[in-house]
Amino acid sequence: MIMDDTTIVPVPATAKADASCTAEQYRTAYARSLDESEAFWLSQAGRIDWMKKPTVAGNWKFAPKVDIKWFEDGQLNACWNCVDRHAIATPDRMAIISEPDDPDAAVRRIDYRTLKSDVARFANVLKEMGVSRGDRVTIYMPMIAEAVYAMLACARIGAVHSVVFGGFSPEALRGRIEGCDSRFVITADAGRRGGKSIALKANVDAALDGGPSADAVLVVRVTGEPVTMTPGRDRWYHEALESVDDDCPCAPMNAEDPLFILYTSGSTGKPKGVVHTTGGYMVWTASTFAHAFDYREDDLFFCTADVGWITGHSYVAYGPLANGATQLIFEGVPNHPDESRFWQIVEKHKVSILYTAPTAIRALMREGDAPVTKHDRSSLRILGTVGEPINPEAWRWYHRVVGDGQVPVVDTWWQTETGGIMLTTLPGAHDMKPGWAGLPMFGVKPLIVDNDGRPLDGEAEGNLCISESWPGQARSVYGDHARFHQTYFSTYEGLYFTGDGAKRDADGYYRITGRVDDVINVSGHRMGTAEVESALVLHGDVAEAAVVGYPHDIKGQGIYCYVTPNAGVAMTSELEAELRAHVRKEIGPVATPDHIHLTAALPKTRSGKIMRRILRKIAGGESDSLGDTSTLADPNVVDALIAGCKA
Ligand code: 6R9
Repeated sequence: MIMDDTTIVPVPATAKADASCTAEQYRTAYARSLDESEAFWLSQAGRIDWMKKPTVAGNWKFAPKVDIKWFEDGQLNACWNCVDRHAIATPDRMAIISEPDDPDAAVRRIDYRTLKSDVARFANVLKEMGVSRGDRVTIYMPMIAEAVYAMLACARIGAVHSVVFGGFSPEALRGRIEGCDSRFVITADAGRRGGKSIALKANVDAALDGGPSADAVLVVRVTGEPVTMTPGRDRWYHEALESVDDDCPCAPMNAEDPLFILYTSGSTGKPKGVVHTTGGYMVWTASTFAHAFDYREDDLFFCTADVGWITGHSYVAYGPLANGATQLIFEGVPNHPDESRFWQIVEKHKVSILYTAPTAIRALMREGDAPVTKHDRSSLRILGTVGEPINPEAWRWYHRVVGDGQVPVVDTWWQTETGGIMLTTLPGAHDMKPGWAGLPMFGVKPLIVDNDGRPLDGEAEGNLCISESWPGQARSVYGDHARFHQTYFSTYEGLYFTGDGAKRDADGYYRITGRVDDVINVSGHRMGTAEVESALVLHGDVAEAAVVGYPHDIKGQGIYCYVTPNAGVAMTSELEAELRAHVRKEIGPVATPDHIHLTAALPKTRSGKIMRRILRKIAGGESDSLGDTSTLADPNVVDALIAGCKA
């Protein structure tokens, strides 16, 4: 994939004429957001209803110590902001249009009035189950309206949700339930995706079997297939609804009370429970949604992310609903029943803003233009991408074919830890550069530093940091605040380190070059290589494992595992298949290795460190540029690995 492209794609004239914000207005507002931060952020806080208005904005300095707080003396409720206030102002407006996996099944249309009564009833069910303020509630659900209800219902009563993606295994789910001492689980009998059924309830049973004990498991009936209900613990949602009404007040929460925990991979084996709090996160998701997508009241917004990822939190559950927007949620996958599914949905519902991931764009691009062009896409006004670097070829296809060259593309860079969009162009305001995310969002101060932490000016390439806090920033790692500091603030003194490499050009545009740590990005999903290694060494036949990413045409990066079996274990293709299945079982289908490379030895330094740099080069087909190999304890190991390379 060629990533370096310096072409400028000018804003289409119609989009420019129509834009709410010009490049000049962006410049002025951006400068103000930095020069008069306090006033700027207090005015942005006005996007949210407060039970008690904040009188102070934030602690945005990371020095002399990191103590991030935003709108500290304010009180609010996130659910009120996403639901009740719109149920009062625009009760008949659609909030959620839910498109089923099967295109012939019924679409669900939920207006704000119904959303309010459904969410309030859901919240009363949670109360009846014994959930109270501050309790952690694990949500393991398919992409149906009840997944969003569950999140909002937690927010309504001040409980802290932890959504676990349905593609994670029972083992991974168990770790995430234990990790935040969650005593409540919300799930479905099963989920439907691409015509297949995913046994969510059975996975919950397996996760809880002999593991953490849950007080209560709430089960939403989706497919109707038989499941085992444990008496005293498990309850059907539809039965629980019978005994509750829709009167449930929104709990007043302090701005810095936690709203949710979301587990994400880091460079060590154990996923981190990233903690977001209420006030800053709501202001950040509400304002970034409005700005990055130039949101208008008559838009229909379609974000294809699952609620199991941060994009599904910020731009399915919270950002659009905080703006009172109408959004489409989709239960299925882009290529079922065929590869025109997204475009069929766009035509059917007249989607105006589509927000998806490069991996989906690449997979659909491979099918040619016909599946796209046979559908009417004239409703599209803005196209967005997120999750990983987009290669210019995919960007151009998205722009030229999906958007007929008339629709602005926003390439939004951000992270679980940033809560919302940090770098993007503004649609209609800014010229676009394929592969370049663009400019900082209001209030964001990006900084490129060299490996010694020295800031680089002007055109530069290095490590991407952010030098001051913004409202949507994560506040902690659940149960391990020291790890929060260690992970994000110890690499470069006084700076938040993103873990990404970046370039900045003469116009101040940023291009993300990818992770510079041991995190790989597989189809837009973050995966710690250490996590996969830990799973591999759990297998009785494995002595040692080293996992790296390598360029993959569709997924962006694939998972390449070098494995040394125990002495006496035969290196067979059966063992390879078994190890692939083993990782899948331990972590889930998202982590299925692309290649298992069995090897008698791994390249190590004389002090015994695995030389991952070399392993990355070999997996990436760059074995002719291995660089310095003089520190290797046994250079012959490398030749054997090159000969056996699978990618
Ligand atoms: C929102 C989300 C974060 C990592 C991030 C970076 C990569 C996300 C990107 C992008 C280039 C973009 N990333 N968006 N890289 N261009 N537009 O994806 O959060 O799952 O935490 O992943 O994804 O490497 O550091 P998360």
